[in-house]
Amino acid sequence: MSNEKTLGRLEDLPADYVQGLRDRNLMPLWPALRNALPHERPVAATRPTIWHYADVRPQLMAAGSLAPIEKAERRVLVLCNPGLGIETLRATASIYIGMQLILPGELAPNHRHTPSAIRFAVEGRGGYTVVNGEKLPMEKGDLILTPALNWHEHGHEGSDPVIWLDALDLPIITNIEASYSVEGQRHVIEDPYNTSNLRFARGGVVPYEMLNRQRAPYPLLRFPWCDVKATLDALAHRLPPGGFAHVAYVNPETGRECLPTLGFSALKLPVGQPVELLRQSASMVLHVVSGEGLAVIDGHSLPFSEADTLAAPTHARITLSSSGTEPVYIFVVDDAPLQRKLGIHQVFNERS
Ligand code: 1HN
Repeated sequence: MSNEKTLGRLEDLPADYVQGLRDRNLMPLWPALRNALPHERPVAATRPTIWHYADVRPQLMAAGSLAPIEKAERRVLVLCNPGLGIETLRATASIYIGMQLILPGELAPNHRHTPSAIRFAVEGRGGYTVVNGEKLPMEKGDLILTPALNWHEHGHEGSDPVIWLDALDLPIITNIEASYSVEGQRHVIEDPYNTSNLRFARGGVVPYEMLNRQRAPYPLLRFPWCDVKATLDALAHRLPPGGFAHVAYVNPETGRECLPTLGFSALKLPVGQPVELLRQSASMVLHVVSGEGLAVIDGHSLPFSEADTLAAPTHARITLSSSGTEPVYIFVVDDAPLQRKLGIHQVFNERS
């Protein structure tokens, strides 16, 4: 038997009473309660959506001539979920995603802000980000962190356009009215050699002086794709039947997620074998690093190929399969770290 009961509606109340409440900045809860707290699972406005790179890239290249970097600061097209209203600049309720273009010789100036961000390199060679004086190269598939309030600027020393994916927790920070930025002077590059990666190049073996130093909140800022891919390939060799390789990007000093609100992971889909992700409460964005296939998100079939990006709402059912002869590699952004901090992250073990 359903325990659904009908709650009183606003229209059931005398109009002069409702107006009297409004005049005093008051509202009755009961007509709004079911909207605020749906039964059993959230009602998500976020729609399963795909942005094809073949559609995004020409528009971004057009922006290359329409929007000089001096005027744009960041030349970005934002991936907007139609279910959330495209002007709200959200891929899911909590995740901002943009595609950024930088042309040879350009500099996207130094700034810092309260939202946390990452870059995931999609195309082109010679791009780099400087974070707090450390120069971080961006080759295809590399993940770069620019944590909240850390100075960062981007440059390009190569000869072809460089494009990357930006992910930020901007919707969360905007919603708590905490979003702002500060402009800075051009960086003096103190560390041209990406030393943080040398420190953590081998698991469990670090420069000795690390023992005498205070823990940095963000000890590792760059995660090269070659390391991630090698780990996925190694894991894929020793899987139980029906399994798939899935790795998390973590802070190497804590073993936990590397940013406070957003989580990052990568997975490899075996050829010719559909994979059902465990249903979980976090919303997520999937970016196809290579390969082609089909995503089914809450019943929506979304065929994908290299560099496409997909959004899935909270609690979504997601099935992924490769359709070509090559395995599929996917980079995932989710808001599980925020949900864990709030004590609401859930993984549902049922397979449908
Ligand atoms: C930002 O700082 C960057 O630094 C890119 O490249 C996109 C979107 C909203 C707010 C800040 C960047 C951004 C952003």
